[in-house]
Amino acid sequence: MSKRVALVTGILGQDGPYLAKLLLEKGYRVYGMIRRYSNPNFSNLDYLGITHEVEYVEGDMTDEASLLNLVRVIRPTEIYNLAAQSFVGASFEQAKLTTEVNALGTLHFLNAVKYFSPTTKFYQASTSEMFGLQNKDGFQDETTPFHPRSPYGVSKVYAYWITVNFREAYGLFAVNGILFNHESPIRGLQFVTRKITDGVARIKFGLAKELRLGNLDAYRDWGFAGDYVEAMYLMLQQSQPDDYVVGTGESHNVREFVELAFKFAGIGDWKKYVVVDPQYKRPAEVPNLRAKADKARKILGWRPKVTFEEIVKMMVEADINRYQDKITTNQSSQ
Ligand code: NAP
Ligand code: F7E
Repeated sequence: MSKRVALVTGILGQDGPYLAKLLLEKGYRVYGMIRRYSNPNFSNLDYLGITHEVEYVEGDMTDEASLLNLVRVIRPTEIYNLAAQSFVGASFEQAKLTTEVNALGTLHFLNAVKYFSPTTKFYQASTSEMFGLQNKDGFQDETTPFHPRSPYGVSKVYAYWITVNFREAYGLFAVNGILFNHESPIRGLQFVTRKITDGVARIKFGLAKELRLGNLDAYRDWGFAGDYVEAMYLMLQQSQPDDYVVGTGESHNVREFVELAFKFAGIGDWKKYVVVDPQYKRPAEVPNLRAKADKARKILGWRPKVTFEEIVKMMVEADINRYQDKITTNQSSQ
């Protein structure tokens, strides 16, 4: 049997490296799409030790021809479309860019598959942000209507439906993974979890005196990115294309995350350090997210392995180790 080939967009982000590692372990040839940069940042792939195992190709979600050409030349077995302007906060200020990358970028890829490689299976990185305000029974599942609360959420609703439409209209194997928040030591620094664990590590080493945050009362269903990429892979191995909610079923608020992070860092009384700053509050908030992932559990056989407490601990320890290493390196070079 010839080697399976995956094209992963968003390879330099958080999920791209975890997914690429999983696919490489399964024997795939993995192409990672990166934008045109004079100096791309491979640190997340370095962290997982796979920088030199991925083959890099250039493409930009806003440049249709570059995506058409990649699909035409590579004709991958599977495409995992993870590239996005994924920061909700920034989407309020850069709504057009967010729409072009997240919504139209997905359309470009689907057209590429339709015209150049119709047997390619396509995974779309959909999100719990599409549910937004919907919280009828205290959770969200595949039947929950969408009510997005940000330009990011709106752009992802378009991407969701265009993926469904290409499946229905042209028979493509195109699926949506509706993933709830998932975190890791290589989470981007602007997202609240990593902002907290990085901030806590700085405070521990005397590099910062405070941590400025926005809404501490928002509830999120936080899982571990390494678990969630398994669900992405499983969705493309099914006999029929379908959409799945992926989450832990547990919800915690930002305040709880903060408390635990300070506790794991061995710093007493977090209230002395945390300052609520209105600049980090959003024009419209998503107050409550909690997944009901029964379908993924039943059909994909997927379940999360890492608990909320374990994620906080893992991220705090990783950030403390990073600063410890920097300090040790600086001391030994003096
Ligand atoms: P991430 O860390 O922000 O990574 C996104 C990647 O997209 C980055 O590597 C970025 O490239 C790339 N990108 C942005 N604009 C691009 C463009 N115009 N052309 C090509 N690449 C572009 O996101 P993530 O956390 O890994 O999430 C992966 C996907 O899942 C995203 O689509 C996100 O919206 C979705 N999602 C995430 C979560 C979550 O909790 N993490 C939950 C649900 C859905 P650069 O490195 O060059 O900036
Ligand atoms: O915010 C609150 C903030 O930016 C979580 C993306 O991966 O997951 C992510 O979107 C909550 C929000 O993630 C700060 O208001 C308080 O209620 O970490 P976040 P997000 O907006 O949930 C979904 C599933 C995605 O699809 C997205 O791509 O935390 N919050 N204070 C703060 N948030 C940030 N960033 N910074 C703060 O200072």
